[in-house]
Amino acid sequence: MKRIKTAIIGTGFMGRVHLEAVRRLGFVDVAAVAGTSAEKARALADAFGVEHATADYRSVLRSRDIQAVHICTPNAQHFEMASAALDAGKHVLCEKPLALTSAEAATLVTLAAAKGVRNATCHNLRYYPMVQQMRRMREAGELGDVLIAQGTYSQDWLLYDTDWNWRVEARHGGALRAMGDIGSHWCDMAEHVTGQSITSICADLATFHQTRKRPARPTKTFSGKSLKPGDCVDAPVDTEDFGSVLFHLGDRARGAFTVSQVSAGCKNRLSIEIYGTKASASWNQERPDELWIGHRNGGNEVVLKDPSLLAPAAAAYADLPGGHSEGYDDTFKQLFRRFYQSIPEDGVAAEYPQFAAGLRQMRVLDAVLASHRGRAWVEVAAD
Ligand code: SOE
Repeated sequence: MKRIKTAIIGTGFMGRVHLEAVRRLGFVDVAAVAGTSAEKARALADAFGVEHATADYRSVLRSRDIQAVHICTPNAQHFEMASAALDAGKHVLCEKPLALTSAEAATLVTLAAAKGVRNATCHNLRYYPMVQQMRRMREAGELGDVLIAQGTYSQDWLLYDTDWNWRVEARHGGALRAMGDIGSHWCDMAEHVTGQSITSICADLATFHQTRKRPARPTKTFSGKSLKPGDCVDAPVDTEDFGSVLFHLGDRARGAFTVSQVSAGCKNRLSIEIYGTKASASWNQERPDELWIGHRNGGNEVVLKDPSLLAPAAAAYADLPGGHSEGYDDTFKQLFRRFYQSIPEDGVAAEYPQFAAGLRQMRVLDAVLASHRGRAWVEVAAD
């Protein structure tokens, strides 16, 4: 395969995760890193031997050698950067949530189609091998008809009022923080695994810390745990710490999930349970190689990731044999491999979440916010 040159825009937690995952593909070179400052860009570039570093992401878009870009910046910058990258004819992979509003996301979907370039929203959590196994079991009818989907995406990195991150401020991350940041992952996975759409929602959000201690200097995602009180100032909070959602799924199924970034001991716990008319399945991101299978008339099972035991379409997402764990960073590799392999294959259907999938989750988030504000059930707008 002809080598592809790409660039990473964003030097925080996600910028580094994306850069490392791209480096593992074997046919893609990271030619440049762009950040909010030349120093931050150069620091990440030097850590991985990347030649170019810049504080001007548009200079990357002007480079004819660079065919694609990853947008790993705060959510409020996604629309401007993705639009500029598409206008420059780049293939674009953007972190979720795709934009701040459905209107912005819809514009990106239309522009990407008009430009005829590959586009992806980074709903990478689909690509744990055992999540794919759950999906393939449902597709094969092994769970029967889906009756219930339930679970949570819970973390604890924003538990204390001294924990701070750009996501806390709506002006940087959007009106929905926990729901936009990790709730979008849960909903994308629920729809991906069940093959059905969330059709209506009843949501209740809570902001437990009405003010937080904002650091005098920027902090990276998850790094706030090391700050001291003297480093901070009191700042008002306009986004939620927690949310709970009831939903209808497809024509018959029902569901419920919570999202939290203040649940002590939950480090990155996306848990999803699917209950069908024949059997059920349950998966937890903190034990990613295991899949629990529930039976009414037989012993329940815990299947440990072993490609030789998985459905072939699920085994395609496992690069290592049984007993060799594949985790969070591997999911980025699996998504990026399919994204970059699709670039030279004009007309081949994308095997990954495109901007349309990002728009889909923005529509779900719109309904969450409207339901919470109106304290009523809200229909999710159709695609
Ligand atoms: C922080 O909540 C975060 O890094 C999210 O932004 C990611 O999308 C998620 O995969 C892990 O947690």
